[in-house]
Amino acid sequence: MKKIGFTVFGVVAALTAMPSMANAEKLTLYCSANEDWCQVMARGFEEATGIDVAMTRKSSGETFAQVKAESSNPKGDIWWGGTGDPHLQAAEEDLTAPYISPMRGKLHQWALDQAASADDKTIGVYSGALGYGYNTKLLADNNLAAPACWKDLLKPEYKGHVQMANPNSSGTAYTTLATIVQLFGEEEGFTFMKGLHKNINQYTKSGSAPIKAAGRGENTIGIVFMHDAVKQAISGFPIKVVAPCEGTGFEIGSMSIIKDGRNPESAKKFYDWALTADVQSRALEVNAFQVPSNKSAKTSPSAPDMSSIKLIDYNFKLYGSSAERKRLLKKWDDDVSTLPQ
Ligand code: S7P
Repeated sequence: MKKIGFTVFGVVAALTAMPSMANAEKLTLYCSANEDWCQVMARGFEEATGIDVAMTRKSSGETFAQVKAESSNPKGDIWWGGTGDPHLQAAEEDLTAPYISPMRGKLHQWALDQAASADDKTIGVYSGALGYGYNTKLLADNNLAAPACWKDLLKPEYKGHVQMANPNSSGTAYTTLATIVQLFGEEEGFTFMKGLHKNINQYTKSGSAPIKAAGRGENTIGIVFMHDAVKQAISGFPIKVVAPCEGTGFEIGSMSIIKDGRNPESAKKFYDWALTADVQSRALEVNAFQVPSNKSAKTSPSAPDMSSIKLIDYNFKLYGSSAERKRLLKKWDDDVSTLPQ
């Protein structure tokens, strides 16, 4: 009798506990920045709020594809980080939801402009300029001159020494493609991409992989965001960072709430939290040197000085539009990636 009594008590206790466990707040975070920064964001939000975070790190283009593929049954709640173009495409394709955060007054105008161009379905969280970096030791070992411009990367002596990501999976590489087209015009831009293709040793999945490989001495020149090259240099690797002489494009790294996600309230809490100065300042813990969107967040003296870089007037509206992004990627797939090297 006693045993049955305890068993019944145990079952009743478990059933009473179940609803509260089911109601525990959760958040599924899709993160497209570097893994270490994604971990800081996921664990930091858990500590700050007690909300459990399931985080997946994928590159920007890959995350866009996942959000789109899951749109009839969304599994993610919020997408934080990664280049702005695919966030804009997600907004246009109605995959993300509008939100007006009370934190808006604390942000730079460029972050708000990003929101305005997407009917408030995305917002800027950081910004950074595109460029490249090279391993000074490998360059010297191979008797190669130091490159300073985009067009230097076409020189035949760099054959097999240049690495970039695939623009389908990587926001960095899509920014590269869109930058080159905006700098040189479509025809000359694609001629450039075909010439570059001859020197590429590998198209990686992730945008920052080429400069990590250069840091390890496995690749000479990596086309990446300049802040990702600075991160390698600060970590002690022989990497020199280049702002290309012709000028360059830049990103507005963004954040979007996924439409019809399962935990919309947790998503809004994360959104507001991620726009605070304290949280954005934590980027420096992992040597993430992007320019934060909160005006009071800390920046590092090691961060690339955006005001000294010749930046193009990057057309986010056009290059973040669904039709243009699809068109450019298809053209790159058909006309560039299939060419022999
Ligand atoms: O966190 C570094 C960073 O370069 O990564 C993001 C990038 O889009 C993610 O990698 P993919 O190029 O593979 O998409 C940038 O937003 C960010 O600045």
